[in-house]
Order: sequence, then structure tokens, then C-alpha cells
Amino acid sequence: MVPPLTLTVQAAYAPAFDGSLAFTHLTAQCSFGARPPGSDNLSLCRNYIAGCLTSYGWHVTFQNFTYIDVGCTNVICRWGPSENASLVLGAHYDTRPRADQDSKPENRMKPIIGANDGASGVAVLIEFANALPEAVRQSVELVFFDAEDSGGINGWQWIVGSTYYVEQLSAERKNTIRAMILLDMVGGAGLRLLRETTSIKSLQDTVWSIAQELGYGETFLNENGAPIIDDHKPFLDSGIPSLDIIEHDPFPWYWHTLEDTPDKCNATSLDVVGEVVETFVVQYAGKPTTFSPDTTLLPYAAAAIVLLIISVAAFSRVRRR
Ligand code: 1BN
Ligand code: ZN
Repeated sequence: MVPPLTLTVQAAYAPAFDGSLAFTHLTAQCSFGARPPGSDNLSLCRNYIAGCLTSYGWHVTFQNFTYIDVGCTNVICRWGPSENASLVLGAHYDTRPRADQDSKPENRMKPIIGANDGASGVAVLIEFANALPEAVRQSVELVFFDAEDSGGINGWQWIVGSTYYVEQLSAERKNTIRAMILLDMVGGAGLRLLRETTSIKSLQDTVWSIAQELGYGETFLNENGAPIIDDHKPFLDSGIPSLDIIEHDPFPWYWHTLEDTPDKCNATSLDVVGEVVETFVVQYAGKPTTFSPDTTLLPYAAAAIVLLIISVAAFSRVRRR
């Protein structure tokens, strides 16, 4: 007798992330005003982030450093005191000291509120810390970077806080981090996320396919955008597979202007990104998955090396004659 066919249907994971709660974290940060490095407003914002995370049970540490005489602080959050999370999720919490892209010249020396550029990524991470099932929290380290967005002003570089964070990682710790995901400018109304092209493709493909499965293909577009220098770069440079989730190519029209205010953002965009990242973490936490660097260029690199060897050999033979 043919045994009856049994189908086991695994229930899809239902993310707990709440975009409306995330939006309250976005407006709360903006209520402190512009938040450039070293400012009192940024200290208030830092204490707000630390207060939220502590209330959800996370261990919070401040990583202090000085850059061009300004005191800066990365905020590092772990589930338990040990440093063994395999995923790092990051966002910058500082805002640009000058609205240098503003259409009005008289605004260009003023600091921005950074509702999207700064507060949106932080808002998602705060609600993520609340929504993530406790069983997988020890797999994740949440890092709020200082000093990302002052590049080109008063001699400052971009991505100063994330660069310092990676410099401080021991070789052993670097080996335990399997992936890093950065959230930057993820709160704009009508969010359109292109694929940032320095990110590791296998990690990006995994996140993008989760977005498709959740029905968010109109936000996570299957289209390549430009390469961006952002807080994932120091991780990439040190060999950690990393992904930047950022609205770019084009940046929203109000990028680095005084118009980057909460009315340009909404709970829906935060919710879509939060649900996708939560689902990714639940699926991949505890699994031995590794995200290898891209191999698509390897055949070209190999061909170039062979050509080089042949030309050197031919050249030295001609010289010997
Ligand atoms: C992202 C948000 N960035 C700045 N604000 C990174 C960046 C650096 C984008 C340089 C364009 C140029
Ligand atoms: Zn910026």
C-alpha cells in the first residue's frame, strides 16, 4: 500500500516589530534638536538610547574616544556581558553639523535635525531590541556609532566612530563576527532601497530574498545602486561580510538639508525594514551560515595574473637576446 502523503507546512515566522513604536523613537531623537558630535543634544540622545536598551534588559557600554579634540562615544549593546555575538547591527546616531546641500545659501552653515539621516536607523535598532525574541538576542550586538556624518567639515573624515570600533576589535573577536548590517536612511516615506554595491552580495541576496518573501519587493528593489562610503566600510576592510541598507541613488531630495525632518518619514518604512531585519536574524542566528566575499570577479583576476606572467616572461626573453 502506498503510504499516505504527509505534507509538513512550516508556519512562516511572524515578526513582532512595531513600526509605530519605532516612529516614536524617531521623533524622540529629533525632539533633542540637531545632534552633531560633541554636542549636549547628542549626549541627551545617547542617554535616551541607553535608557531604552537598558529597560529592555540589554547591557549597555559607552566606548569613548577623542577625535580632533572632540569627545565622541559609540554605544555598544549586548545581551549579557560576553562579547560573542555573531551578528553586528549598526546605525549612526550623530547628525551632520551643516546643511551643506540646502538650496538656501543662508541655511548651509546650520546643523540638520536628521530625522531620516541618523534617527531612522537608530529608531529601527531600538524597536528591534524590544521586538527580537529573547532566545536569539545573544547572537546580536547592537552598535550606535558616533561621528559618521561630519565628513569634509573642519578637517573631519566620514565614518569616524565605526572606524574606531573596528580598530578596537581583537583578532579573536573579529573571527566571531559573521556579518554586519548597517541601517542608514531607512525611514523616508515611499522608501526605495537599491542594492549598495560595495556590500557583500551573498548577504545582500539573503536579506533581499527575505524582503521578497514578506511581500516587500516594492521597497527592496532588485536594482543595483552606487557604492557608498558608510559605517559598513571599516568592517568590509577588515574582512567582515557587511551590508549597507540605505536609501540612495538618488538620496532623498532633502538629504543634508534643513528639510530632513520627521514629516518626511513614516512608520510604514521603519516597519518594513524592521520586519525584514528581524526575520533575517531569527533565521540566521545560531546557524553556521557564512557569507563569503563575492567570487564573480575571480575568473577575470586569474586571467589578468596569467597575462601578467606571460608578458613578464616574454619581456625577459627579449632582453636576454
Ligand atoms: C550616509 C548618510 N552618508 C552620509 N550621510 C555617507 C556618505 C558619505 C554619503 C559621503 C555620500 C558621500
Ligand atoms: Zn548624512
